[in-house]
Amino acid sequence: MNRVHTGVVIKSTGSRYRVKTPSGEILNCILKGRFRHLKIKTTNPVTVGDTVEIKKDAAGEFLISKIDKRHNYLVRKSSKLSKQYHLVAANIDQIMLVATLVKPKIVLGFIDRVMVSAEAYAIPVTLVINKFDLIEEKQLSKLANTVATYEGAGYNCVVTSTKTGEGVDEVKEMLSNKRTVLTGQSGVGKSTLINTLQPGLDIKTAEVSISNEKGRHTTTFAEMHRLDFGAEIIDTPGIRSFGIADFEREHLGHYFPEMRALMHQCKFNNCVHVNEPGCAVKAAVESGEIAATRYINYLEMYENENVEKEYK
Ligand SMILES: Nc1nc2c(ncn2[C@@H]2O[C@H](COP(=O)(O)OP(=O)(O)O)[C@@H](O)[C@H]2O)c(=O)[nH]1
Ligand SMILES: [Mg+2]
Ligand SMILES: [Zn+2]
Repeated sequence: MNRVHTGVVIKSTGSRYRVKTPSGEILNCILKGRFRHLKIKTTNPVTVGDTVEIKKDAAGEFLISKIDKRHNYLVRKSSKLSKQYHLVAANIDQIMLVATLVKPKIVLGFIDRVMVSAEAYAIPVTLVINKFDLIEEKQLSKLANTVATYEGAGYNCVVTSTKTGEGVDEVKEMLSNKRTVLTGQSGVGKSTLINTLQPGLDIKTAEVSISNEKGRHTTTFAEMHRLDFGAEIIDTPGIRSFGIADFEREHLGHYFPEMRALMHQCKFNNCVHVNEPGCAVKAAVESGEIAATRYINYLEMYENENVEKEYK
C-alpha cells in the first residue's frame, strides 16, 4: 500500500534527504520533479526544517512528493556572483548567535549582519555572550556596553560561561521546545555549550573551508539535532553569514529594529539616514539612543550594498 508519510527534513546532502517522521522513524528520501515555492531562485529545493510529504515509489524508494509552505527561511548567496540562493534552513523559531568579547574578540560587523538577515525574515535572535569567566574587571564595562547596545536595539542577551555554568540554565530554557539555528564565529564555544546541555551529542559546528577554485561556496549542509529536553538545534557548519534575497539597500533601515522604530519621525519619508536633514535616526545616534557601532555598521552595509560577508 502506498502510505503517505509526513516528516521534517533533518539533513540534506544534495540529492538525498533524511526525513524524520512524527514517530521518530528516519527515512532516506529522494526528490524528483520540480518544486518551486519561492519567487527567488534557489539551488536547493528542499532544506533542513522543511515539512514534507513522502510516498514510496514502485522501486521502493521514498520520494518527497510535497513540500509544505514555509513560514520563514534563511538564505545565503550560492556564489559571489550568481543571483541564486542556497536555502540554509526553514521554519525556524529563532537564531542563537554566540559571541565572546575575548578569545576570540567580538566582531560587531558580523553580529549586526546576522541580525539584519534574520530581521529581514522575521526570525528572532538571541545574543549569547560566552566565556564570561575570561572577562577581567576592566572589561566589565565593555560587556555592559555590548549588552546595552543589543538590548537597546531590542535583542535578548544572555551572558554565559561553560566553565562556571553562568547563564547555562537560561540558554537551556530559551532553547526548550523551539527550533533554533546555532551560529557564531569559530571558537566562541558553540559546541561546548551544546555539549554542556547534552553531553555526548557530538555536533560539528566546525568551520569548513568554503571556496573551491571557481570561487564558489562549497555547499556545506545544515543538520538538525534533537536534544533530550525538547530542543531542536540546527547546526550550520561552515555557514556563518546569511543573506537577503533581492536585497535593496533602501530597505536596510527596516532591518535595524531601533531605526525602524524612529524612521517615521524622519523629515523625509524616503530617508535612508545617511545625509538627509531632519533625520531622526541620526539624531538618535548623536544623543546616544542608538549605538554608534550599530549605525556605523548600517552605513557600511548600505555603502557596500551587501549584508553577506565572510568573517574569519
Ligand atoms: N574559558 C572558557 N573557555 C570556553 C568556554 N566555552 C568554550 N570554551 C573553550 O573555547 C574553545 C572553543 O570552543 P568550541 O565549543 O569548540 O567553539 P565553537 O567553534 O564555537 O564550537 C574550546 O577550547 C572550549 O573549551 C567558556 O565559557 N570559557
Ligand atoms: Mg564547534
Ligand atoms: Zn532618517
